[in-house]
Amino acid sequence: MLFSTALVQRLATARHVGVLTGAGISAESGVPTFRDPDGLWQQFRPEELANVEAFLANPTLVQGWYAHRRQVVEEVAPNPGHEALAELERLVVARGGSFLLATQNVDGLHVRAGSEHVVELHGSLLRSHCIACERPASGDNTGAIARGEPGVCPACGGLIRPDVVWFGEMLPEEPIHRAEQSALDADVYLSVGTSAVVFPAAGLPLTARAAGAYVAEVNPEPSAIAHELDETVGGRAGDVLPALVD
Ligand code: BV8
Repeated sequence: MLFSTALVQRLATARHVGVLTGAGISAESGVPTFRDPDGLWQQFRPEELANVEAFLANPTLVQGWYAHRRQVVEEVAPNPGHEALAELERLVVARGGSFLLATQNVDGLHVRAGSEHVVELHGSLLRSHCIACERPASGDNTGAIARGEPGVCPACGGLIRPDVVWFGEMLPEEPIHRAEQSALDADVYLSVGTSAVVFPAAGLPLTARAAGAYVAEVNPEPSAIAHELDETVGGRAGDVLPALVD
């Protein structure tokens, strides 16, 4: 039995189920994680890419990096882990419960898998906007970026940036507020595929536990918070999550 009877029983009657996901749930789709041995931060230093200063210092490098990641994401598909969480949402909602999936991922794969109650804590790779006037980027700008050229805003000439949250930037207000409320309300909280080292997202499972939720983690390796949770299931999301909804 992958998951404990305690978790399965609580899931069957939970009024609210909350989930936090990280890059690990997209790994089986072929999207590199950040901190695994073959992860993105092994090839690039986050300080050089995932912050405003790095972007302003070298917009072509950073825009090209995101254009590359966008291309990877457009070529992959959701995996059974994403699909299992979409099915879990349907099962919980169908029996009158509520459900919220808070993802740190910027790849849009949960929505493509059919999840509806999703908040993107770190934004989306698939959207861009002007860093000056904040108009959404469209048309040849994204074409220019895909070619690794500096995308500039046709309205004001400002630089185009991806709609992701960089280090040192505040998370979008509504997503993090909804995610924190979900953690406070949860009877069961699942933390899936995250190393749990980036805050405030990594604090959500602990908030849920402190508020009385039964908290389980799914990860082949114990995360930084595994020792503080009720249950850790050592496995890949795509392998183990379908057992929750079969
Ligand atoms: C904030 C960009 C308020 C988007 C990312 C000093 C100054 C400023 C802030 C800080 C500071 N010191 C600390 C902070 C806070 C900082 C932070 O937490 N830093 C950490 C590193 C110490 N946080 C922030 O800056 C946040 N904003 O706090 O604002 C503020 C403002 C000003 C001043 C103070 C505070 C912003 C956080 C967002 C940063 N953006 N990336 C992008 O390019 O994608 S971070 C990056 O890490 C990604 O966004 C990612 O979502 C996030 C978390 O990583 P994971 O998803 O967990 O991925 P990881 O590779 O780490 O782990 C994968 C896991 O999956 C592993 O455990 C692996 O075992 C597992 N796995 C692998 N395969 C599978 C699997 N699991 C299941 N199945 C599998 N098959």
